[in-house]
Amino acid sequence: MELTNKILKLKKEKKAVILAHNYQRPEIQDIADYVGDSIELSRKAMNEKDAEIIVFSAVDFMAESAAILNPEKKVLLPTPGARCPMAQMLTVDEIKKWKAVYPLVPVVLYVNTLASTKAYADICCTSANALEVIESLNAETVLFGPDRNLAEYVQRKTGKTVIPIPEWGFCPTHLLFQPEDVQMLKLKYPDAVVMVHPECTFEMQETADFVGSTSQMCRYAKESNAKTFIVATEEGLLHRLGKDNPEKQFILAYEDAICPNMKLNTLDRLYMALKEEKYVVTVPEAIARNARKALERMFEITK
Ligand code: CIZ
Ligand code: SF4
Repeated sequence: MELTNKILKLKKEKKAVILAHNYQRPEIQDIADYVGDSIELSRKAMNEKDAEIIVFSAVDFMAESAAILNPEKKVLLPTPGARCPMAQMLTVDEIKKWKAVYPLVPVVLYVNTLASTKAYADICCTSANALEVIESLNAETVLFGPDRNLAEYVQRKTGKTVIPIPEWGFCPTHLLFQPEDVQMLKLKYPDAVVMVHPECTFEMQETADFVGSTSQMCRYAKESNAKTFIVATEEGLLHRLGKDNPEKQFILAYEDAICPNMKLNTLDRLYMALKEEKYVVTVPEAIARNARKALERMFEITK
């Protein structure tokens, strides 16, 4: 039997749901029950009442969030080594250090963080709702980690003081994009609309017609009358953009913008994960309790 059919059969038998992030390989996106960004997938996970197993084809922090929000379900990450390097950049000690300097300032953590650090957050946010989350807070200054580019983007847009913790956090994949590449592509495709992720540098964001998260890019591309788009985010999104908009053309702003961790998940590993029910992601309840509060607070303000 073909691998795809084996996966679908097992999925049914085990009452599993497959969630795939927008940055997953095309063949994984095609087999998934849902494809989306981290918040869309977390919501799906919470609404899948009948599912007993959630296979989260993404990286560690996303599966951890699903485990925090669904303590009664078995959450599987197909590749244990699929870890987001940016999430590793913020430690509990670093948060404590900043909290000691700014004891009354709220801590807003990007979902791209480890559960152990989320336990110290007042609220979480994603790139899709960061502005909404910061604006909802009754505070003019916030501590924000770990992505510095996103912190600066939020500061520019809200006018609040957003202190990045650590001072240098970044996504190695989004840092690959350079304005020169966009300028070259614009010569070839002068009518193209430029969409840039806020994890990219400020200089890259300046080249954009639209700055937004992957889910926002999907919406923007669908609603736009433009026919050609230059896209600055991880290349996996182009599969989804192309599928949703077959009449439009999407060009990656830098062709090697690949997140190696996201790409560690393969169909074979997805199959093995379902077959052997591995690798189970769990978060100790003492950590999960506080982290859940920070995530739920985010859900409350982004209906
Ligand atoms: O929040 C997510 O899913 C990430 C990491 C990217 C995006 O913009 O959707
Ligand atoms: Fe982490 Fe960047 Fe990869 Fe997303 S694309 S998982 S932020 S390294």
